[in-house]
Amino acid sequence: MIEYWPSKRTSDSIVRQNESLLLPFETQRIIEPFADGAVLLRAEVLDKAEGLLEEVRAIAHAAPFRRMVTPGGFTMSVAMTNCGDTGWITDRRGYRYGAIDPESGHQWPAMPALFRAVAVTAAERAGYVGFEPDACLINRYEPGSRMSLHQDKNERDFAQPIVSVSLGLLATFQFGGATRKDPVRKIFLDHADVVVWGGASRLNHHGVLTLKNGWHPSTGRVRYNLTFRKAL
Ligand code: MD3
Ligand code: FE
Repeated sequence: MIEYWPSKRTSDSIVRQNESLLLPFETQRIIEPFADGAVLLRAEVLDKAEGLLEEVRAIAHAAPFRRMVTPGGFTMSVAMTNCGDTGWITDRRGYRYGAIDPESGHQWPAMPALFRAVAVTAAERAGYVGFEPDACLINRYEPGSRMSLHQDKNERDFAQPIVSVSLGLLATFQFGGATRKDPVRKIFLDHADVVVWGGASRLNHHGVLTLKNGWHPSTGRVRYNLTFRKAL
């Protein structure tokens, strides 16, 4: 059966500063500071989602989505591409950033102005002024795709936040702690939600549970995540 699951917004930490009875709940731009340094901006890019998806299509035309191989030899279930001055890649030789798309031998597509503006504005709204992303990893999840618990440690300066934009199908995000054994919280990430991860949460473990089947009016059977970083 194909359907679209709306997100569950049951967090106690919701700051209801934008709450309005005139708007459906999933369109309300609610700010949730849910961990030290981490801020969830619900429905932040609702009016920009179609423009962002247009840019994703253009980037994927120049640098197609591909399933990369981990150093351990596993093919990831998430398909990826990049835009910006540098891109995140993995192969048998390791995880790293590089200016060149290994599939084409050319530079990654430039970061669209809309991408940069969305990332910088979200970072500012979360309290991180002066964020200058040089990399945007674009993850494409289809039903069955998942990302196991990990830390983002390939960037040079952990004082820089990471901004993540969710588009399309709902995902269950896992947010853990400093060690792999720390308890994990589930966060439902819906279309147009943005999360800014910085400060004390920057090196927390995190992952995405297996995407369920579904259909989203803007993306079809897909979830995209744009992950903006200052890698260099
Ligand atoms: C929490 N992607 O590409 S971005 C990744 O939905 C990745 O595709 C996820 O994790 C996705 O590495 C989520 C959210 C994210 C990024 C960095 C973090 C969450 C984080 C750093 C610290 C804590
Ligand atoms: Fe990550």
